[in-house]
Amino acid sequence: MSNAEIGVIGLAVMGANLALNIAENGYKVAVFNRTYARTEEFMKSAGDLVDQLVPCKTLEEFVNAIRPPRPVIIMVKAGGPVDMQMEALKPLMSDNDIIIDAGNANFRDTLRREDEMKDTGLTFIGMGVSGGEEGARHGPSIMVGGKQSSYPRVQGVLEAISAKYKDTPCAAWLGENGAGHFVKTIHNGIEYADMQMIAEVYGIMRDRLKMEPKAISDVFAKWNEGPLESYLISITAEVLKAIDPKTDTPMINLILDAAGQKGTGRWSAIEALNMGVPATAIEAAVAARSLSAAKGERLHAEGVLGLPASTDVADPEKFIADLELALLAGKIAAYAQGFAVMSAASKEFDWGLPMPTIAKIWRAGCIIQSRFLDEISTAFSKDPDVANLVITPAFSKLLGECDGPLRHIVSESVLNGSPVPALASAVSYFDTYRRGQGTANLIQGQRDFFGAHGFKRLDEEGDHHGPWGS
Ligand code: NBP
Repeated sequence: MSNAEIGVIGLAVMGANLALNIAENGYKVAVFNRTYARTEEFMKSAGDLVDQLVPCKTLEEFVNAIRPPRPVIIMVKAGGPVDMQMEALKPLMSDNDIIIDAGNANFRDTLRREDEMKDTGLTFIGMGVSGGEEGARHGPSIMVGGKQSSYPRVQGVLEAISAKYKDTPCAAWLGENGAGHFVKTIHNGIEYADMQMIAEVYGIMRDRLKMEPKAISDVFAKWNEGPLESYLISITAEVLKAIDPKTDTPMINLILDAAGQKGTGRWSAIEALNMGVPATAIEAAVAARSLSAAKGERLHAEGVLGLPASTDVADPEKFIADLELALLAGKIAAYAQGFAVMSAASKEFDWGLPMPTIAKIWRAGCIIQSRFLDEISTAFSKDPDVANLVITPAFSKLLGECDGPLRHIVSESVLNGSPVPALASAVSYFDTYRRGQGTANLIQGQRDFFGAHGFKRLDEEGDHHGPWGS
């Protein structure tokens, strides 16, 4: 019987929690998972919401359970599984039905998928969802891409299930075709940079200041009451104070220092390079995760090369105060770069990405939610076409306040061998970006010398060559 208002395919962590969230908001939801045992487990865990859910054994049953025009959210493993699921769905669906891919798709796959759906009579939406398990269940940040005319058909349910920032839903249509998945990718790229810088600061407190996890946790908890207030800082404090019940020692000391990655950070860096926009903090974070994974090689290198000598910090209290501001400065670089990449992509793909809206829907629900994003949304609202976040009045002033501490921490870290690849990239980014007279005149001279590429002169129009070898 066609009485469900929406369907969800894929009942792993994200799909299951999203289906429960939709059900809790009063919608009847048809659910399907490739392996039916998972659907049965899901139904057992649904509690009071079970009457709002229609479990389906086959895709035919699933499609028939939804009232046309059917919105169907696919929340399965990104990549091939999404294509397989879409191919299986297409012949069963009718004109005007909507397929929503809500996984972490590469936006280039979304462009292709929308193109493939063009003549089917169906509508395709590529939707980024952030917030992990907790967000999916109680309110994620939702970034929608696709035909603008298709958004009103799903806007009600998406706004209902999304996170709210002071009553404003963190869900929005951001642009045509791949816009939603692109913005989600850059969200994750910024998340990589944010997490890496936090880890660098943790490393300095652990190795240079010889602080115990609980003491470091206390510092992060305190920072969470200031300008760094954010979900990532708050969970960092939680992770650092957790005790392993088996050994009664800090959990953090028992976790292998090798980070995983699923691809969105790398895609952000690749797309930034493709568009010629520097995203050095994101690149540094991706590289740091790759180096972290080479644990055996690093241990061997430490045996061969040893560690640089390190001195004691004269004034630990002042040093920790500077760490807070250095982290804030690093964050400015990461967000400025992420927004600059989105701005370039917006022009290249003709999306018209609304920067203030993006900052607004990241203020709650998602992993990078923070007080900082409210300030970014205000800065972009005042000046939506600004070339770079760092030259807005609010952020140039803020950078002025934390630029010195960033330099202090990075230079001290370099002198004492503490790895700070992302924070150091931020200093270099600011210094290169703010310098009107750079050094590329020499690069142009070299290029002309070996490849006759020519150069522009400051004092004459046209292309010129140098007097090399004369
Ligand atoms: P996973 O990414 O772990 O995928 C598991 C789901 O995909 C199961 O339902 C599985 O069905 C289904 N599946 C697979 Br695998 N191959 C399939 C195929 N060929 N046809 C149909 N279904 C198939 O699930 P997840 O962690 O819930 O993530 C879902 C999406 O959301 C991903 O794109 C992920 O990147 C994204 N995301 C995840 C998070 C997070 O915190 N986990 C956050 C934000 C976004 P089965 O039960 O039959 O194996």
